[in-house]
Amino acid sequence: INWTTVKEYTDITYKKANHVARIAFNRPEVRNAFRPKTTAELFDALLHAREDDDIGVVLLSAEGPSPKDGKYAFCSGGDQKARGEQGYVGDDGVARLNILEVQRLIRFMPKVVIAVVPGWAVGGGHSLHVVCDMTLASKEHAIFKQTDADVTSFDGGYGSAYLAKMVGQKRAREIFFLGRNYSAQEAFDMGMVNAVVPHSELEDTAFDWAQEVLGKSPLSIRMLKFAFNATDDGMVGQQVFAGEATRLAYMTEEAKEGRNAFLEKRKPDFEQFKRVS
Ligand code: 1HA
Repeated sequence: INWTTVKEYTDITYKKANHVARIAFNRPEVRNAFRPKTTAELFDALLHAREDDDIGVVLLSAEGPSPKDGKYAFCSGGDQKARGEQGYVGDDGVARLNILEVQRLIRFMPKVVIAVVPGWAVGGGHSLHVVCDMTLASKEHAIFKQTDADVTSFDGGYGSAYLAKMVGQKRAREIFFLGRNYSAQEAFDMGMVNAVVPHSELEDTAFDWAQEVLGKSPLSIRMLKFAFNATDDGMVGQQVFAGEATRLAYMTEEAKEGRNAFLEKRKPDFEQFKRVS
């Protein structure tokens, strides 16, 4: 794969190749825990990928292994060293929980986001894979674990409630209440992983899956993603789905007549348009 760097960051890498963005955590020495800088960079790169019309699929992946002990990680959640009294505190002194904004960006971007899990997916890192559209996991090294109830930092949103939609209530409660380790195969059997892939083939497989998605109609993909979301997202789900309906309406002659009439300071002539029955 011929990746080219889109932008240089310190805590993540951001590359692209053939309409695929690859955004990867790059703090392998701390199992890719996110500090405020990481989250801000992630948000920036995801927003860029969202708005780049050359990009159709985003891979959320991770660099590794750790130079210290050779272990792989996707993400181990919030960096507990940066955790202050009211959130994760960055250089500006502001306490934030802005990984939730990253979750929403993944959820509401009209492109498929695939979590590529080479190792530990823990705590807020686990929740990130949950919110991605699909998850591919390393057969040998991926481990899924929810430590939220160990460190009193609980994701009561997508990380838990949406997970329960995916694996069922009993399983989701087990994952959070016991905080055990689950292998890629166990996570697959529960329904929260799409495929278990040999570690050496993980990145290539993710790229192949992305290419398959890219072969589909972009309009269908965005409408389908928001349709899948809508049932769990309440009024915001309706808003996002409806936004796409508005976009489609903008493309019609009828909408152009409405806009043009206003700009030309005349009454719109809607009689020329048939009522669809
Ligand atoms: O749930 C939320 C949120 C919910 C709502 C709103 C906002 C949220 C924001 C964040 C979060 C969370 O993410 S809460 C969950 C936070 N994360 C954790 O509790 C996981 C902590 N880490 C571990 O349990 C383990 O490190 C591990 C299972 C991921 C890996 O274990 P392993 O392979 O035995 O490695 P370990 O030796 O523990 O870690 C390697 C190095 O990485 C250690 O540093 P070192 O001793 O070499 O100096 C370790 O301290 C560091 N490290 C790992 N995870 C974190 C970390 N440092 C800071 N923060 C971490 N999360």
